[in-house]
Amino acid sequence: MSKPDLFPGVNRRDFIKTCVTVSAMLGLPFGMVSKVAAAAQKADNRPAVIWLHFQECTGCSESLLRSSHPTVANLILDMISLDYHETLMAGSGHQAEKSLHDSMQANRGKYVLVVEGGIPTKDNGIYCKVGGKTALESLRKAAEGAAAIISIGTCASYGGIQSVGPNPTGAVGVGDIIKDKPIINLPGCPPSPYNFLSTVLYYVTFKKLPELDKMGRPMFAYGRKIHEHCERRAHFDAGRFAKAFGDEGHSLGYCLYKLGCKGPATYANCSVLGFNDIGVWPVSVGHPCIGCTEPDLLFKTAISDKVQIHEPTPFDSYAPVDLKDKGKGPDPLTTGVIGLAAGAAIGAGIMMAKKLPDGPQKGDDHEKTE
Ligand code: FSX
Ligand code: SF4
Ligand code: F3S
Repeated sequence: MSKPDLFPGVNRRDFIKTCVTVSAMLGLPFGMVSKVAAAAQKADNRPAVIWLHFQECTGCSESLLRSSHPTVANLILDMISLDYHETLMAGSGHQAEKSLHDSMQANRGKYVLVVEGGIPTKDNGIYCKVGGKTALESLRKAAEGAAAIISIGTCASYGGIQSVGPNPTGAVGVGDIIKDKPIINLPGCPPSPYNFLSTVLYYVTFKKLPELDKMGRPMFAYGRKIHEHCERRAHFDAGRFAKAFGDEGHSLGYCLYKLGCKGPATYANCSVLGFNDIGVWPVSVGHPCIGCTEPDLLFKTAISDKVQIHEPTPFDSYAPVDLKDKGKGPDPLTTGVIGLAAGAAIGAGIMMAKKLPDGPQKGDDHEKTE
């Protein structure tokens, strides 16, 4: 007789696979997979979660719940006690308000507050009201009794699209208002559901938040630039670029830097994880990254603008960006010259190898929190 599923709609195989994926994302040793799996299954381990929506498009909730494979959504919904979520809950009106109030009272000091959306601050926050209260009031009230806050999406993390100049409602992120609670930012418009799942699993396993960078983002997910693991990176290094949407380079899958790809300045794990359980992500389907995890890039820089590359990797070794002889082998006449240069190049290579970056670099302004 086969064993029953651990969670409704999630078979054992998928559950273990997800725990292995998440443990690997978190950088945990393989032996920790069983600890993560055990913590996920402990019924009395389920943190109460209150989820508030403010200025946003609900894309964060949608990306979490509409995954083509149900494991992520099922696991999240089974591992937490989702006491209040305006999009998902059956109740409405006073009934909904009461469940919010009751959960905040019953779990005071213990619940996790998830915030989706920016918070308008102009004119006392009148531009976003739910249940007769401004977002500002609801956030302050809910934050008071929270053990920790997860700002899901770029809107809740940094203000997002509604904070773009002239920012008519004075929209900001949670961290601009709440200063006395641990806050973890999971930017992305929308963010990867795996980053939320991994954060929750880390929290239920270790009873603390993961290590964060200076922007309040977990290092396990935002510790590297997407450019470092991009499938088009070989084209970047070889100087092969798409120069217009639909041109030959674009059709051949060349690097999108010249179309404004913000990958060299964007910290996220899309190039490793992909989305929708089928591994696609913006760059893989031919669209430049718009830097949706970066407060200074998303909607604040034109899609076609090129980001500055401060620290080319490997140093000073880019091929010319308009490489004429792409795909051809070396010219026999120049082979001898190359041979002579090879010795010097190997020496220089050793020097460069010593300087090759390994993770966030000094000057990237992406150091960990103390
Ligand atoms: Fe939308 Fe979320 Fe973007 Fe914002 O995601 S996908 S506008 S980050 O708050 O709902
Ligand atoms: Fe990939 Fe963009 Fe970097 Fe090119 S610039 S390698 S498309 S992340
Ligand atoms: Fe966002 Fe860029 Fe990833 S636009 S989804 S950070 S590829």
